[in-house]
Amino acid sequence: MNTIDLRSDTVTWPTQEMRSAMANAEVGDDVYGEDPTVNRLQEIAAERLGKQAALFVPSGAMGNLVALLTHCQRGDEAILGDLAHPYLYEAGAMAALGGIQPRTLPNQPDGTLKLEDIRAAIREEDVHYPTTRLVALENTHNRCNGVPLTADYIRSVGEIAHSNHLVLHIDGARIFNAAVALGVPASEFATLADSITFCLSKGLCAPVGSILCGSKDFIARALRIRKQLGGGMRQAGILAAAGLIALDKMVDRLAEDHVRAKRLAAGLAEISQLKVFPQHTNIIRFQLADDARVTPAQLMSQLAEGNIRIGHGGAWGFRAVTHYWIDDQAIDKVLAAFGKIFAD
Ligand code: TLP
Repeated sequence: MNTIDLRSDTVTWPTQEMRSAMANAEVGDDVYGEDPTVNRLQEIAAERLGKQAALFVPSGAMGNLVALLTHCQRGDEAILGDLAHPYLYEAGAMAALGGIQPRTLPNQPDGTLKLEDIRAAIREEDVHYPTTRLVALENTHNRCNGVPLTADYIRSVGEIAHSNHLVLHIDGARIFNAAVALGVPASEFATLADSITFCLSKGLCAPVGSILCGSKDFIARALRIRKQLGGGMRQAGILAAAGLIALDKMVDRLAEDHVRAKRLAAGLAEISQLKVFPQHTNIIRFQLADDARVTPAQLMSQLAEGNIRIGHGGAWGFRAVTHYWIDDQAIDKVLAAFGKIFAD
């Protein structure tokens, strides 16, 4: 990458090893269930997450949508955070396509929902009310500065959900970042939930694809929903081949992205004109301080002059995400560029 692209870990290109594996992948028609590479990826993913079965889907957004549509009927209510990805960034799909009513609760700065808020949001049986069907958590939590949720917290939410006949879904787009940051296997989170998605195409570098995991029965029903959404893919083994390498080779190295993110966050925090939020994994969020002498547009354009790209989301500020294609020299260059832009 000539550009230092910190907008997201979604911008990652596949590695050379992935490209070779893709070129040579054994394929079949996956709608017939006959793609051996997709089947292998699904088996390995399910095993890795400690679930009975898994389904390869084109994107994280589709993984969440398939999960929600599989668990919920039209008119059901889903409890999730007001900063949750499906609520903020999935084009209202759960409501538009599933007739599912989001019941949002305030996400706390540590990415959690208060347990008492969840309990209070669960509806009683009453003909006036929608049926509460599901609680969704996000791990790591993107808008909450990439914070990982602990297994203890997820267990508490699972207990509340299950004792009220609800299901628990985890949007684990970056579940391996959470696992690496907390030093536990991803299965420790996944086994507490009824369903979990994770993305192969973010920090794990695969070009396309996410995985939805759950029980055999859940995945059988999810397969039909994926088909309804037009997500049945044919010779998808070409993509799954990269996913297999993602799971095998790219998980442990996420720790390097976290170390670089820490260094970048620490360097940015030394600039008094910036307000840097706590950094936990590979996501760094920051805002301009009230007395900053640079406007957001000037910051973005001066970074662009140095071939550096970061995310900018208006009022909530800026985001920089480290990933496989960001090395130590890139962090040095970014810190030097910021130093120059904010020099007194
Ligand atoms: N997030 C993207 C943008 O949509 C904001 C990003 O650049 O971070 N869950 C979580 C927690 C996510 O962060 C994302 C992507 C998704 C789901 C959706 O994944 P894709 O982009 O594969 O549909």
